[in-house]
Amino acid sequence: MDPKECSCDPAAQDMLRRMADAGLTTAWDRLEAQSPQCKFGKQGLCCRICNMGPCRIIIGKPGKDRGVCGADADTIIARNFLRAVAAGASAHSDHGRGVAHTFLAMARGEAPDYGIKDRAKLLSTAKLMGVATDGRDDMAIAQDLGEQALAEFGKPHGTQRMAERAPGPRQGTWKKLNVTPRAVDREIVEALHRTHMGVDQDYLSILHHASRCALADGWGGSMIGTELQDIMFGTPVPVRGEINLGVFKEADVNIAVHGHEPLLSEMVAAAASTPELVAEAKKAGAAGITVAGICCTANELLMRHGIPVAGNFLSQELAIGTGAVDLMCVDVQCIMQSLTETVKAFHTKLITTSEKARLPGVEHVVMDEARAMEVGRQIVRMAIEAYQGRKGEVHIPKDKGEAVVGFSHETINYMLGGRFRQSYRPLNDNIINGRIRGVVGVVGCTNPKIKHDWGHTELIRELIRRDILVVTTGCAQIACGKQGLLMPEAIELAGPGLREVCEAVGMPPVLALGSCVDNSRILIACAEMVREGGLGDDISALPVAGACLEHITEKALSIGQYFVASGALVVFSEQLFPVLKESNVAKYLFEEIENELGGKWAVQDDPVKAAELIHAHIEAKRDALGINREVQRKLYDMEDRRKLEV
Ligand code: BF8
Ligand code: SF4
Repeated sequence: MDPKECSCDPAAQDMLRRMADAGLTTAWDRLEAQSPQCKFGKQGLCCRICNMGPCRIIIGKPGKDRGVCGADADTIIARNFLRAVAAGASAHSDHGRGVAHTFLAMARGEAPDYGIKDRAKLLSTAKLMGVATDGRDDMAIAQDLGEQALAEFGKPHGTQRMAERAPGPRQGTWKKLNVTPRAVDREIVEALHRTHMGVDQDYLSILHHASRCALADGWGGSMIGTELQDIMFGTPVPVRGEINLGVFKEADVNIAVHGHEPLLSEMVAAAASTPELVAEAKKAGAAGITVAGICCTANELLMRHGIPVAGNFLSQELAIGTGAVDLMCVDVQCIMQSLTETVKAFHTKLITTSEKARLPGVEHVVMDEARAMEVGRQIVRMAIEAYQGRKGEVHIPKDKGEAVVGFSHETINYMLGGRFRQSYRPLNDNIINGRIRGVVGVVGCTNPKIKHDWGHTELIRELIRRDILVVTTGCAQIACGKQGLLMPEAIELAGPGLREVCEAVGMPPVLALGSCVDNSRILIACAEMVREGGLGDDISALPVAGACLEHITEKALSIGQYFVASGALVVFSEQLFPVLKESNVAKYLFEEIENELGGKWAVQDDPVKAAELIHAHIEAKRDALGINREVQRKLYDMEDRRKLEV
C-alpha cells in the first residue's frame, strides 16, 4: 500500500507511513483485507430483507434471476436504493429533530446555555413556518417556532412547510407526481414498510417514494436543522480558518470534536476558551487549549467561529496517530469503530456523547442540554487530565491549508448585492452574460476506494477552469480547504470570466457552505436564483449540477436523490453507485426520471470526464435558456463545442 496512492494529502501520506511503521491499521488496510468485495452487493443485487434469503440475482440466468419470493432484479435494486435513501434521510432528519428539541428547550428557558444569535432569521423562519411575529416577544416566537418545527417530523396531515420555498412550478411537478414530502417520519417509516418483503414490488413506485423520502430530508429535516442552528449559533459569515492535521499544537491540550451535531461541540469550544480552563491547562503544563474539528461538526465550528479543522472522514484515525490528541469526543455519524483500537496505542481519551451512539468500552459523557456548558467544561477538564498522561512521541504533520468559509445563502445574497440591495441579481447577470457558465455543488465524503480528496479537488479544479462557480460542503469542503481552494487566491486557477467576477466581489471561486445538512443551503440558493429571474422558472432550467465522486454514506445518496428530485443533474462515481448499470432502475435514474422531475443521475469515475459531462449539461441548459448566443461566438468555437458533446 503506497501512501501516495491512498491520498493526495501530504499530511495523510505522512501519517499513513508512520502508522504502518507502528503496526497500526487504518481504513485503507481494512479495505485491502476486505477485497475483493461482493459484486452482488456493489450492484444492489443482493437481498436479505427476509429469511427465505439472502438471495443474489443473476440477470439472464433462468432460475437465478429471481429471489425465493419471486422478486426480480429491479425490485431488489430499487428496494436497496430506497432503504439507503431512507437511512440517509433519517440521519439528517434526526439531527434536525435534535436541534429542534434543544431550540424549544432554549425558548422555554430549559436550556440556559443556548440563546438566539440571529434574530432576523428567527423572524424570517417564523414567518415561513406560519408563526405570528408582530408585537411578540422573541422567546414566545421561538417557542411556537420550535413546536412547529418539531411537528414537521410527525404531523399527521399536510406536507413540509419548507418545501413551499421551492419555485412554484417545482412544487407543481412534485404535486403532479405525488411526491411532495409529508411528515419526515412518515416518509421514512413508509420507506421501510414499502420495502418489507412482499409489499411494493414495482421498481418505479419504489423509486418515486425514494424521491418523496429524499425531499423530506432536503426540504424538511435538513433544512429545519440548518435554519434553527443558524438562529441559535449564528448564520455563518465569511471567516478565515486553517484546515489539516497541522492545526494541532504539540504544546497545547488538543481536543478533537468529531461528528455532526454542533449542540455539543459549540459548548466544548466555548468552554475551552474560558480563562478559567485555559489557566487550568497552563497549570497542567500546557501552553493553551486547541479545539479542532473532524467531519461535519468541524465545518459547523469553522463556519461560525473560525475554529480549525483537523481533517475529514479518512483523517479521523490519522489524527489519533499523531499522538497529539489528548481527547476525542464523538457524537453521531461517520465515526469509525476502529478508533477504540487506535486510541489504545496512545494516551488519547475517547468519549461518546450522544445517547444514540455508543462505542464498546468507551466512556460515555451524556450531553444534557439543561447543563450544556457544564458538560462542555467537564469534557475540557477530562482533556487536561489526559494531557498530563501523554506518553510517547508526538508527531504532528506540518501541513495545513488556509481557508475562507461561511458562505451561507444570506452571505452570498449580501456579498453579491451589497448592504442596501441584497440580491442574487449580480450572480444571475453574470451567468446570463456568460462570465460564469453555471454553478455546481461538489459535496460529500472521502472513501478509501478513491484516492483521498482527489476525486473532489480534481473535479473542482477542472470546473473552475471552465468558469463554473463551485459551492461545497461536507468532507469535500475540507478537502478543498487543505489544498487552498477556498482562498481568494485560488482565482488563479479559475477561467477568465469566473476570475473577473470573483475579483470584483472579493470571493473565492469555491464557496464553502458548511456541513452535509447545509446542503439545504444549496437548495435555497437555487430557489433564489430562479426567483431573481432571467434563468427560467424552475430549478430544472438552471445551469447547475451536483457531484460527489467519493461517496460513502447513505446520507450522500439521500442528498443526491433530493437534488435530482429538485431538478438537478447529479454525478456520482460509477464504481461506488450501488445500482446495476444494465437494469431498468439505472435506465430510470439515468434517463427517464428527467421527464418526470427534470433532474437525473449520471455516473463517472474520472474527474476530468465528470467535469466535461457537467459542462456539457450546463451549456445545454444555457442553450435552452437562450443565453448562449453571443457568448458562444466569443468563448467557444465549434471545436470546443464538439469536445463538450459527451
Ligand atoms: O455528513 S461528507 S463522510 S462527515 S456523510 Fe460523513 Fe460523508 Fe463526511 Fe458529514 Ni456528510
Ligand atoms: Fe429473497 Fe425475496 Fe426474501 Fe429478498 S425478500 S431475501 S428476494 S425471498
